[in-house]
Formats: sequence, structure tokens, C-alpha cells
Amino acid sequence: MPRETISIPNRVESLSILSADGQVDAKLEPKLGDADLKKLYKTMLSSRLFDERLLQLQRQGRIGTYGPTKGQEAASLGAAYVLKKDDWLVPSFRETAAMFWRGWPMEKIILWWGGHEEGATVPAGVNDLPLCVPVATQCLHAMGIAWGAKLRQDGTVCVGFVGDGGTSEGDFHEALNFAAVYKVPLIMVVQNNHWAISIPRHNQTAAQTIAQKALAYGMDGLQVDGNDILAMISACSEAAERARTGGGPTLIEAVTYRLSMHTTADDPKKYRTDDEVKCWEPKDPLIRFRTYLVRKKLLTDKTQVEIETQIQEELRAAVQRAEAYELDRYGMFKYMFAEMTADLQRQMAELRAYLENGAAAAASAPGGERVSRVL
Ligand SMILES: Cc1ncc(C[n+]2csc(CCOP(=O)(O)OP(=O)(O)O)c2C)c(N)n1
Ligand SMILES: [Mg+2]
Repeated sequence: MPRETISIPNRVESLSILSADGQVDAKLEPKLGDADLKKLYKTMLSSRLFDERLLQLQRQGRIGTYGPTKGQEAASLGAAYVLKKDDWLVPSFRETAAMFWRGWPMEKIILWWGGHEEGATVPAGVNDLPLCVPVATQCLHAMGIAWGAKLRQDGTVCVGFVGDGGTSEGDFHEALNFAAVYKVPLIMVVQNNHWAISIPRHNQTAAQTIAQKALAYGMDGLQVDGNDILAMISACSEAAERARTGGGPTLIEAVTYRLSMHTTADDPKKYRTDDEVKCWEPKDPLIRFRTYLVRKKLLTDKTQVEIETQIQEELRAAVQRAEAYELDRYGMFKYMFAEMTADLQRQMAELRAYLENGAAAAASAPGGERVSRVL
């Protein structure tokens, strides 16, 4: 009756291709065309400038609470890059760069952060789910989409995103366990940005890495430098290939950093040091990718200014369109379910009566007596 070591046919690797000073490991460098490299850079920069603009809009009271994505652009964009049009992308709420890549117009995302349901309606021809704030719930949606793809044998794969904090939720466990057992074509990207509001990564899990959790589920897992767009592309294309050929799911831990606040409702100075942030600033994915493109002679100071000017113009027009958008005042009732329940119909009628004819009319609408109590 010996006590022996079980050999588990798996290991945890860590992948980095582009160093913080823009040097590339030529053996690992993915072969991307110049046009794609330029488009990736523009998308990353659009996400960064969009982020700055949305912070301003929030401070001016023109949108609601906003969760910045600064520093996390490569982690989501690299994963989106490997998808085909018919594949699926299931974001959390720091995947703006990926959503731009997939074809979400800027104004939709502005509307979403403005609290309007219209921002959650998926653009025609885009196979994505909208932003998702209830932490980790989207893991199950992503797994379900991947399972559906497997049952239909349609050859598509699904990329889902969750944060390091989200890995402590039961939904994360259920999704990955099911995904591995049923070998569904899922790539689950954990954006390990080191913080879940004020909870540091080391208080989230005692495991040395998040990637190693894949071992327990019986699936492939890899830790990737999430601030390195080339490493993210390489890791995700390998995972997508495996998923498409029946090899099942992959867990990717994208190691990145939340350079800004959790949301505009939070002051990170209360729980983390400036030194920690300063240590991550030089590892910014945008600076690193820019250096790489300059070295490849794909970007100059002149083209940088031109791209920025173009993006600022796109942003200005998008803000204008979002603010001019004729909002559906009854959207909160209509978009809750595919078909409105009787209760939601009654509530919508009450609101309509109130908005059109005032409190007295709403109170006398069917079931509207509660209105007079709350007003
Ligand atoms: C189920 C649920 N619990 C709590 C919250 C409040 N909340 C919003 S974001 C967040 C932290 C999430 O941390 P992490 O998963 O690391 O993602 P990050 O914010 O760092 O991108 C919490 C607790 C929520 N939105 N949903
Ligand atoms: Mg986090």
C-alpha cells in the first residue's frame, strides 16, 4: 500500500514575447501583417483615448459611474484578434479594446456607461454579449455558448473574460468544471489586474498562479504577460486552434495591472501605494507596442499624431451621437425579458401615465395606488 506521487500530465507555463522595452523574442514572435499591426495599434489607442474621454464625461455628470480600462487593452484585444466573425466574445466590463475590434461602435459603449439599455443591444452581425457587471455570471454564459457551439457542431469558439476577483465566485468554478468535462470550445481569459476593488490578488486565492487552476479542472492553462499583445495573440490562437479541433477549453491568466481606479466611485490611494502603480507604469501595453512598431518602421511621430487626431475626431462624433440619441424611456421594462411579464407591463403603464399626465393619473392607473405612496 505505497504512498506515491501521481503524475499529472500537465504543467503551468508562462509566456512573454515582447519585453517592457519593446524587444521581441524572434522565435516566439507571431507572424502578423503590417496592416493588422497598425490596426491593432489604432484599436488599442482608441480604447485608451476613449477611456480618458469617458472619465471626463463622468466628472462632468454626463454619464454614470465608469470603470476605466487603462493598462488592460492588450489582454482583451489579443484574445479578440484570434476570433473569426462567427465566433463569440463574452466580455466583463474592461474589454473596450476587444469590443472595438469586434465592431461595437463607440456610442453604444458610451450609452451603456450612461445607464441606457440601448448600450446593451448587440450591433447587427456581431456575435457578442454586452458588457456584464454582475461579477463572474458571464462565465456561465460563455460556457453555455461554447457548449451550444459544440452541440451544433458549427465550428465556432467562444472567448469569455473575468477578473481575478471573479475567480472566487462559484460561477467561475461551475463554468470551468463543466467546460472541461464536456470539452467545450471555450477560452476563458482571466484579466488578473491584481485588484478586485480594494482586495489584492494575494487575498483572492492562496494559489501561486490563477493559470494552475486549469490543472484541477483537467484542462489546458497558461499564464501570459497580459500587457504583451503579441503573447496574448500567440496564446489565444493556440487555444482557439485547440478548441476548434475538439481539444476542449483553455484557461488563460493574463497578468496585467489596473493602472487607474476601480471605478469613478473609488479612491485607490486609500488601499494601494503610489510606488506600486509607478512600478507598473513602464509596463504599459501601449508604450511597449508603440516601441515595437517604431522599431519595425510602422509608426513615426507624424503618423502617431495623425492617428490620434483621427481618433479624437471619431470620439467627438461618437459622444455627440450618444448624447443626441433618442432614448427609449421604457427600455428598462422592455429589455428585461424577451417578452414583457404582466407585472412589467403594469409598471410600464404606471410610468407612462406618470410621465404623460402626472402623479394623480399614475395613481389611478390599474395597480397604480403604490405610486401615490412613493411620491
Ligand atoms: C456578483 C457581484 N458581486 C459584487 C459586485 C461588486 N463588484 C463590482 S466589480 C467587483 C470587483 C471585481 O474584481 P475583479 O473580478 O478582479 O475585476 P476588476 O474589477 O478588477 O476588473 C465587485 C466586487 C458585483 N458587481 N457583482
Ligand atoms: Mg481584478
